[in-house]
Amino acid sequence: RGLLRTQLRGEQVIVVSNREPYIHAKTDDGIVVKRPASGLVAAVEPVMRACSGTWIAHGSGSADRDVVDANDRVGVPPGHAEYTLRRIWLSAEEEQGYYYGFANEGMWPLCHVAHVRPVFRESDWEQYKAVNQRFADAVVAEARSEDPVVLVQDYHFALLPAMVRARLPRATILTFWHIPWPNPESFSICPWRKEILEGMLGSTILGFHTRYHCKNFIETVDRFLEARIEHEHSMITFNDDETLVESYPISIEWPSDAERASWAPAPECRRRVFDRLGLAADTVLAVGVDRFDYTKGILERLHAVERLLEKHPEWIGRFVLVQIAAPTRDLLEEYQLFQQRIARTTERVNERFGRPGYKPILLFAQHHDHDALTEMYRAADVCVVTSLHDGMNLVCKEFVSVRDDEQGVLVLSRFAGAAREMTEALIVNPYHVEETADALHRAAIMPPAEQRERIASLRMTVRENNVFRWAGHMLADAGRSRLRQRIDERV
Ligand code: GDG
Repeated sequence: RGLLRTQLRGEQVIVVSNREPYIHAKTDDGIVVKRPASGLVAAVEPVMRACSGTWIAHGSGSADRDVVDANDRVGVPPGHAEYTLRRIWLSAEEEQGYYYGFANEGMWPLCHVAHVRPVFRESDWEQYKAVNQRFADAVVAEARSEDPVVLVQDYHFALLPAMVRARLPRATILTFWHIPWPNPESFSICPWRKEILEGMLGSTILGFHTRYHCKNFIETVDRFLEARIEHEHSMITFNDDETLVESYPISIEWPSDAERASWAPAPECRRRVFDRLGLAADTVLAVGVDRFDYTKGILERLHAVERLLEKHPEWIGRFVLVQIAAPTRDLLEEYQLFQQRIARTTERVNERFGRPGYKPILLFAQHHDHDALTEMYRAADVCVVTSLHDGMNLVCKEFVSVRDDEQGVLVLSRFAGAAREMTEALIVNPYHVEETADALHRAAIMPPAEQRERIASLRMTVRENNVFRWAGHMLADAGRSRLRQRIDERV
């Protein structure tokens, strides 16, 4: 945190993201504040707390326009403000076209290549452009100098970097793409591929989680734009502007001593969870925590549990998967169908292997608060992450970060960016049900000593490669680019 402040030395930082870091909802008991289920917010919020500045986001789920000032600004975190949140209120039509339509029915499946067909509607694209322009205007309005540091988050804002660049040519624009980037063939089906690439190349730095996503992006630019590419420096020059394309693996904030002190001991967490769920004492408890999204491999996970019980009937009555699935984008039909499919499969597997007082799969399709998740992670024997494709995945990092008892096994998809770093996990191909079932079995019988070795090593990795290091690397590269810009301007 301290290092970030030094790196920024009083520069103005503006973050742009779709989602706001805190949802303020008006209830009968007054305004209730909730943290959204979002990997982006989990990662970016601690960085903002460290470097203050302004966060511009779509004001969502909240009827509390009265708690902001005339410019829709409010201090956050609520109660002890460390930075400013400026909210953009979208009309129903804008939200439908920009957010549900182009961002989540177009870009999300386009980039994940997860066998859900992207939908490209002209009207969504028009809203996407218009909303990007509204956010770009807000950045310009918030800028106190001609060269602020602007941190642009995610696939909702592919066009915004070039829009800001046009008005603030000296700004340092860091765009971080939290989801994968596909290969040129897959990307080529997007009718507005050139506009999207040109928009993104307004960035000074364009960050992805892995080298592989950077390589896909550079190849895509090479295929569709007249740009100069210096492969050895990962530098793209387009319209005389340079963009550095670099990998910055995102992470989490390592729990502070104060936070750790607030945790109940792991055996106590286990006792509470087992009591609440009525689990037998010898149960092996596996847990999955996801937004309820078709890219997270939840169906494949249920099939793996089913296969485990088929192959190893000794687990019937003794192996339970608790699946927490936080509702997300549920106005979209694809998501509703997915939720129904998961509910049906859960029911079928439970009917097949359930006994009085025992269900192998417990599905909780609700939002849980942060402390409840921590308790669940600390109670579990196994954490299962089976994404079909995931930029990074933070759940696996959160799981190891709260296991200071050095117990617990992580089963992790090879298609999550996190698999590159978290090599001591049991790595699986979630499309291969047999392999995933075998990994669950192996996790369930892993001796405590082996668990300790693996998780201790994983904990070292995540502790070291934490979210401040992610931001620090990006800001250090930005700092270098600002110095170069100043030197060039002198010549
Ligand atoms: C995108 C990329 C990338 C889940 N349920 C609840 C809840 N969560 C929290 C988890 C975690 C976050 O949501 C999910 O993070 P992921 O990283 O798994 O996934 P995405 O939201 O898809 O995030 C992803 C990330 O951006 C960061 O770059 O890693 O690849 O897809 O923090 O704990 N949180 C609460 N209640 C829940 O019920 N409070």
